[in-house]
Amino acid sequence: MEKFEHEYNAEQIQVLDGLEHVRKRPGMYIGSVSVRGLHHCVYEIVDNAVDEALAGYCKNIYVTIEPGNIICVEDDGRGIPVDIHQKTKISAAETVYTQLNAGGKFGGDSGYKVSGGLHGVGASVVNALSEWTEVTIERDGGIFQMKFERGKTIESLKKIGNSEKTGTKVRFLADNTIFETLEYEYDVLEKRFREMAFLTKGLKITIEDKREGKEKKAEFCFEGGLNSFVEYLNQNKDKINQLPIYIEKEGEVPLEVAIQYTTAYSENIYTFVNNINTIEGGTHLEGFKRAVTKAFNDYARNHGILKEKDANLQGEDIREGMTAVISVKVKEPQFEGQTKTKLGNSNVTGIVANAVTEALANFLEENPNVAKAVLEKCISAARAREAARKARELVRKKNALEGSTLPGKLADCSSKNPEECEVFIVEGDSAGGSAKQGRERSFQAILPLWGKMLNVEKSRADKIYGNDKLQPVILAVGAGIGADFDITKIRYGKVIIMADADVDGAHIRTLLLTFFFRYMRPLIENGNVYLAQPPLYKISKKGMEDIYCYTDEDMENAYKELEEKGITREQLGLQRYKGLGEMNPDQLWETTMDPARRILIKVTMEDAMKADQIFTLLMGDEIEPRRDFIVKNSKFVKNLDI
Ligand code: 28G
Repeated sequence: MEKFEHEYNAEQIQVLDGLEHVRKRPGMYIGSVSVRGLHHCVYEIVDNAVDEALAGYCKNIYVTIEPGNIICVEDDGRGIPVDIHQKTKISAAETVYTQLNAGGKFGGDSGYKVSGGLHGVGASVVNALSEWTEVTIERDGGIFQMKFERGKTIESLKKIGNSEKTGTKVRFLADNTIFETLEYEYDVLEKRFREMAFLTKGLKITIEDKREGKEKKAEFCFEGGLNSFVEYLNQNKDKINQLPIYIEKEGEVPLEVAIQYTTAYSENIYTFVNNINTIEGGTHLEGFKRAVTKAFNDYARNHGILKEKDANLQGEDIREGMTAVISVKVKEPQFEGQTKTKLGNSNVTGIVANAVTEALANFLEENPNVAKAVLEKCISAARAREAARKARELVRKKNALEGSTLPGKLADCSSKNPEECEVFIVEGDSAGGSAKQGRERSFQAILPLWGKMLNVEKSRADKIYGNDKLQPVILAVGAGIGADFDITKIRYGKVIIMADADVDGAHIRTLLLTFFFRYMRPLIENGNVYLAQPPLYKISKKGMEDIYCYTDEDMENAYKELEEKGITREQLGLQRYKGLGEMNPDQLWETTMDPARRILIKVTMEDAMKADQIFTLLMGDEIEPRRDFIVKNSKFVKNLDI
């Protein structure tokens, strides 16, 4: 077999000094050297502390982002063992930090280490990718410390003092010759640690940002575990069962499940394997779905809610309005899928299905009021599904009769090759007009929309098909919606939402994103949805080319640069754009539509959880949190990393 340069097997890795290899091919160990990989390093270290908590010895974890982007993680566990190995003459602690896979991926204490995927690669990888690392251990009556630079030992473990406490403290500065950026994103870390605290009942995780101007702190400790998790996810929704349904079972595959129904129409199920978010689902999710479908149908039959002549309720009917978190522990998990976040172990399906069916059946017998309320909702979901099917068929028949499937308002492009085509969904008539005149018609299509959108959060699929605002979007994209959505049929490779940078614009963006998120999810997953970024300001001066600024920071920088050239603010004209409508076609092309100059923000699925929170917040039933959110985030789209 031919060998390619990038292929390595275990032995070759051993031959090439392990940590050298980590520095040479960091992506193989932490996924990427982007900010994502940078955060991954923090998770690796914190995971070790969480393992110590799972082993029952650590109650508190403290994570600090120090000035200069130094990360400090402290735990109050037993402390990494400091004893010296007979043969190697190296302390256990130093071994953990310098040997690839020592107590890492395969083995370790908890027994639920991860094989495959990027988690559990161990502290030595973080050490190798850090400019320096300092580890301080308290145990056996002493304080011990060791230091490293780029993975190499600078000071071996030595005793530096006495202490009656126990614990581990790790400080490291990621290597700026490896990572694209060292700027940690507090919000991303905070979310992850909140999640970890939910998943480890009673563990207290504190995160503190001590960087200048960014000072922030949060403490997470949840005695309710997964119950607290679903309550958090549903905090702004109307609940059907106030107390989540809670299932916990030990055994070959220990599992924990919490379920809470709300009056919403969406389904939100979050799954974890060994504390890792399995975004792509897998066998545990399959088992869970199977169990829920069976338990509710059985109950409905046994209690005469479904009559003999009635068809069974479908899984999707039963999951409407369901928020659930599933956490399983699997000994040797197989992770599959594009992002290695899909559980593949086939034996897990049956184990989870049996455990959940039994526990859920018991719960329903003991809580008939919850059972009835949920089933009532399921039955109306089934009716809506039937109505949606009929509406869909009607649309299909109508299209077949009329021949044309394109909406009248669409100014289509001449190319029919989806890969090069893009459609701008533009808010408002005047902006739509400018966009039509300013575009490059060979590959750019314009679909103007106006008026208030249908609030999809509160609508079922049957209403969506008939809606006169959304139908043009559905027809223009050309790939159907919901279960019928077929990504291979999309007519444009880029679907670009172009709205004003004000609160109304934010509203229409959110509505459209909610719609795509709920009804054309693969479009977001596949990276086809974008937000156009119109400029906020134009700085101009006679004889000088106009400067467009997309953020306040941009503007300040532009002013500074001009000042260095001896041009003062007073000599410059400043226009603030309140809306797209203020720009003429040429300006719109130059600043927002020209592929060579524009700024597009790709909408990613990275964080479905956060997206759901924002959508619910902005469109759910409760008004107060929504107002708070809009006031705090009137320019939120810039920060909306969905
Ligand atoms: C603060 C930042 C991250 C840790 C421990 C505690 C032990 C340990 C860690 O042992 C080596 C290999 C298998 C036993 C285990 C202490 C048993 C007894 C530990 C951390 C030794 C790893 N006493 N705390 N590692 N095992 N915290 N926090 O890394 O044989 S790592």
